[in-house]
Amino acid sequence: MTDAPEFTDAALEKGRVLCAGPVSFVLGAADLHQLPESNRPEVAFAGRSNVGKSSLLNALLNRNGLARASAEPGRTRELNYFDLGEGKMWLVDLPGFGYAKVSRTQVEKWTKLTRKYLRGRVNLRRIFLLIDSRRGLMPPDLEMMQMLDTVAVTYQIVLTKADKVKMSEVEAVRAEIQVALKTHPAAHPIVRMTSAEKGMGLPELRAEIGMLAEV
Ligand SMILES: Nc1nc2c(ncn2[C@@H]2O[C@H](COP(=O)(O)OP(=O)(O)O)[C@@H](O)[C@H]2O)c(=O)[nH]1
Ligand SMILES: [Mg+2]
Repeated sequence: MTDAPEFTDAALEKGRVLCAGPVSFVLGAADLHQLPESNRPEVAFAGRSNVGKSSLLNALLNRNGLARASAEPGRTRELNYFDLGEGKMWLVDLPGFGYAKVSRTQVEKWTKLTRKYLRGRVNLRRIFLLIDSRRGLMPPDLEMMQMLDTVAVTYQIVLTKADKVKMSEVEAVRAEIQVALKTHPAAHPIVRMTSAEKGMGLPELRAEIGMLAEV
């Protein structure tokens, strides 16, 4: 069914332990000057507003309300920093993009901030780019991918809300994306499928994070 290599039990366990351990919200930064020092491995989560980013973060870390599941899409305009494992890793919730009601000025502000962020973090290991299983890649996702290719920051596609569609449909979306990724130099070749609701794919995503936490 899947061409993704299996994780070893040790890798799954490492990810589980890391994500079940201490995690704390550090700050929400609207400006890059506010960011903590890039002194440890860092991973960031990006995606269109309403893609299920807050839900996935809460599910991954097993803590409700850690990343506020915002009722108002497009509200979060900050880079939210979490300290994972008391100094082991920075986990970043990037502001959502592609929200229809946002003005052009705000889009430009977001683009500038994001590009600067991506260029400025020396220990940024990977961006998890969340894509709704029901929709696949949309124009704003492709724009984000292009930006990531340009700045050469590795990104991995994570399908969200996989419980909302038939497994055969999720597999089809995934296969289609994996083909599209071949022309994106900074893309990680493996697409992960998740459901925050059902817990699907979470152990594997935790294992990815655990591997990236290694210095
Ligand atoms: N069925 C289902 N719904 C989800 C899942 N993840 C998120 N949602 C719903 O999708 C909506 C947006 O989720 P949220 O996490 O706030 O998205 P964000 O804007 O990307 O942070 C909410 O109504 C969630 O309940 C999932 O795995 N399965
Ligand atoms: Mg959110």
